[in-house]
Amino acid sequence: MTNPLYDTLFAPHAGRQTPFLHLPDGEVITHAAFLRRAAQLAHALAAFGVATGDRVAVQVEKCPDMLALYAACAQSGAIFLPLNTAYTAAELSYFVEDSGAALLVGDPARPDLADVASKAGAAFATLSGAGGSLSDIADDQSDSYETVERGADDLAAFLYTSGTTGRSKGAMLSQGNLISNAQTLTDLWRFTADDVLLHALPIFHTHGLFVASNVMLIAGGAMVFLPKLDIDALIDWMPRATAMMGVPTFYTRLLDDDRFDRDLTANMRLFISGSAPLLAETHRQFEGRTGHRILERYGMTETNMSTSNPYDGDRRAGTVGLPLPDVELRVCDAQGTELPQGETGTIEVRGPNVFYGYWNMPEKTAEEIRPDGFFITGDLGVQDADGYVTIVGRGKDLIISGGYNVYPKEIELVLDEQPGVLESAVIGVPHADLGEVPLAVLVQAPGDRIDLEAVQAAVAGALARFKQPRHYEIVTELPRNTMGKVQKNALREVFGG
Ligand code: MLC
Ligand code: AMP
Repeated sequence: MTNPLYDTLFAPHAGRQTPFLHLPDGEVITHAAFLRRAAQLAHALAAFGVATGDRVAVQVEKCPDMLALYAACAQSGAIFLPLNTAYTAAELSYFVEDSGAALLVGDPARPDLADVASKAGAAFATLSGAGGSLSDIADDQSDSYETVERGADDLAAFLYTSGTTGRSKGAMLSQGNLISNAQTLTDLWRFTADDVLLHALPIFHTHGLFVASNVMLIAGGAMVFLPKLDIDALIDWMPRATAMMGVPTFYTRLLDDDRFDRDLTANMRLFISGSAPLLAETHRQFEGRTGHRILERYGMTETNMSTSNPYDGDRRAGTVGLPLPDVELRVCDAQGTELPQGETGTIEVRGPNVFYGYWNMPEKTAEEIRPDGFFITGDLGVQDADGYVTIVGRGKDLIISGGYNVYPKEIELVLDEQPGVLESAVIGVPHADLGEVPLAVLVQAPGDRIDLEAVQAAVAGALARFKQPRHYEIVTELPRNTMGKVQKNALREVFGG
């Protein structure tokens, strides 16, 4: 094997005239056509000067070419670095600079990105169906490309994940990380070439890219490739599909639609949920409506998937199931000492799924991966006598909104800079559709005045929409404990978190 990732996920499909991507307009891209496009894009990357081991930062709307670019990076030995399309130019600059990306690929609709690239010393290309510089160059290239030799320990992708300090970290994922997890999940969830997966997730995160796409590539099946969550489209395609993966919002929105019922799901064999807690009530309601028991699993950017409810056997509502067959999981105290079964503590995991470390942050890596190889997830959990894991909270100050992670610190740093704001604290408050949304509590500086509209405008310029507080409260002081630490629990009690 010369390049394990390419050889496992992509190469087996060469010449297969079977459907790989069903697009909303009815167009079908076969496995063979997809691979030919990936090869053309690999040539185009080389034309932009991308070499083996270079990072290719990509911020484009979900489209087949974006997925083919992932394959092109795998084939040419470049490191794929997908970025949320909601990121502002300010956020993007950090990722491109920090990663030392050789190339930033953006949407032609975002002219500000060329500037981001040039400031970071990266080349810039656009990608789109037509008129994108990278896609145009690819159109004229050969559709075969000699796969670059790589090993399982070589890096395949960087995914940036924000943290408690407000500074995002580039999680380095090796070829081996991705392959092992995709193989384990394909087997566990029984995906085969007969499956048709409803794919409405973004492909710049673990869930839509590594869980959904990698699994379907290993299985050799097809995906209904929707640009974003669109309930009408899901309902339309469902009778022709066999499986779906989504964040809990997918399930609550489906349940809100009267057309979604047992008949509509008759051809479906599996619904999988993850990235945020699925309410046990949603699980029960879903079963009542359709007869299907949602299979909930748990993972992270740094670990891919770590646990899953069983395919056969009891899918327990409110739990994230059992550790995957090749993943060790323990529940520990702060020192990393394993707690007796049934006690709540921090979840730590070890296995071939655990990432390589944070790019250029060896001290952060050492803080989060113990010398014995266990990764400290920051999630609080408990394991029952049968091995089922329940996530009971988060040790980390994290808000999950519609499946996106939002770290309060990042927002607080922006808020604290605003005129009239002495200090701030951001908490998550419940939201029926997105699970949680951020609420900002601002302390007005004595003798000063906070102009909320100006604050919101400044936040909008600095942070992606999904990180922007949906609510603001102005107070005279923040509750603190005797050590001077802000008591977010007290704020949650007052403001409904
Ligand atoms: C969109 N908006 C959000 C949002 N998504 N706000 C907060 N949180 C979100 N997640 C905002 C938009 O900016 C817009 O604001 C308004 O909501 C409507 O936008 P939209 O584009 O119409 O939203 P919609 O398509 O309905 O998106 C909601 C969603 C989407 C939940 C379907 O966010 C989504 O697909 N989330 C999945 C995220 C995901 O893949 N997570 C996996 C991470 S990996 P305005 O102001 O214009 O109205 C991971 C590991 C693991 O966690 O275990 O899987
Ligand atoms: P991310 O860093 O975006 O990959 O988000 C990972 C975080 O999402 C985890 O650390 C958990 O806090 C949360 N998460 C993922 N899956 C689940 C789940 N099934 N239930 C509860 N939380 C989850």
